[in-house]
Amino acid sequence: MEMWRDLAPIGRNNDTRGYRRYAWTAADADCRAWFKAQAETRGLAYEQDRNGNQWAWLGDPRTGGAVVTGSHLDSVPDGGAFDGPLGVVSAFAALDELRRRGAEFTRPLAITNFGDEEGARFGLACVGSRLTAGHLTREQAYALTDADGITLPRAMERAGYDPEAIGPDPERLARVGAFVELHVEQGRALDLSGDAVGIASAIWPHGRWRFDFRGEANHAGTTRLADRRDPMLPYAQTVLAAREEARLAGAVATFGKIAVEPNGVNAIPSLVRGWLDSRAADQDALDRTVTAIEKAAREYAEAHGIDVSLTRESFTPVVDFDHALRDEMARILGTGNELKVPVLGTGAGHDAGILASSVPTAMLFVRNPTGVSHSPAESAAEDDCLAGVVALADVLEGLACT
Ligand code: HGY
Ligand code: MN
Ligand code: MN
Repeated sequence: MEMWRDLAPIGRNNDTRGYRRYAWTAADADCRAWFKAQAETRGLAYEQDRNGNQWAWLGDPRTGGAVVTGSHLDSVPDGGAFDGPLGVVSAFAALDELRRRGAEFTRPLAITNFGDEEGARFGLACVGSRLTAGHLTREQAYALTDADGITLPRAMERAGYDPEAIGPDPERLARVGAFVELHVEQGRALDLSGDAVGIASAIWPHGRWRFDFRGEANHAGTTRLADRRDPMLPYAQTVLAAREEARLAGAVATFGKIAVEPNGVNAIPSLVRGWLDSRAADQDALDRTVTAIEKAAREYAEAHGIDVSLTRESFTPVVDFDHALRDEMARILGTGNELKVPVLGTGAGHDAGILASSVPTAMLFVRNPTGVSHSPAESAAEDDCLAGVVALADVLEGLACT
């Protein structure tokens, strides 16, 4: 509770009570300072990797086979308190619990905070873990730009980091034997099953596509309807088509962000930019959905004399978590072999999903009583959070201690 007391005020907007912890901003720096303090008060060896991800070590990493646990501290705009931070706070609390138990570590342990998981500022999810896992090249990272035109390397520099250092870190990942991320569930499966803790089976394939509808700026009051080339119209029709195509494919599709130029009440826009987030349980359904939405957008744009272009800004293929690690966790948490702890898929992306291509990876979910996430209303009961800490401690003990 002390950790939450110190972390909770950082980056919280007093009006919305939502969090605005964006990569390489002052709020992010304060979260990082909090992480460093938690590591140092526990006598852990603190370091940052070349991509700015934070690591707190118990034992010598060069031994290899480290058991690593952690999550992220950054947020979506006006995000909730638990998405990300619950995994980091629980990691430190699980270590405290293992020390209380007198656990003997036979492998190094590390606690991590992966930077820029939400991609709220630069548009790409999981930048810190993608860079370290080699899924994002320096060139691609250097091309990331925020809404004010500040590039990622510039933002890193202003935050005191050397952007020249960024890049893949295979040596570091070679020392990791297993990565376990605890995360608040973003959905209601555990609430419906009546369980405090669950194990992840898979992450749905998901991505972000930017639609640019270009029309002709003009006067809202004096331009006849017949003379307009208004990009807002095909945009609006595409949003409705996205919902219908997702419904038909059993997928999800969201237009949650829009940018309009010149964005004046009395001006017909010249440009309407809409960002689509779409996800589905399998790649086929996702492909069908996005292809159908793109087709609809082109037809609507054509009908209004509008140019439309589509850019895929972020994509993560399906992640099927390591079966051996998943089953080992289920054995540790359950009694005997039956799965006492439910195993569930998720449509939410995570750093664990990125690292799964490099190291054996697993996730633990903690019940979210309403399922609401990416909102100030996100919640988790204290008892469930404590159950998550005990479950994580049990898993870490089973994986890293005698
Ligand atoms: O968008 C996601 O699924 C994650 O919260 N970054
Ligand atoms: Mn999130
Ligand atoms: Mn998250």
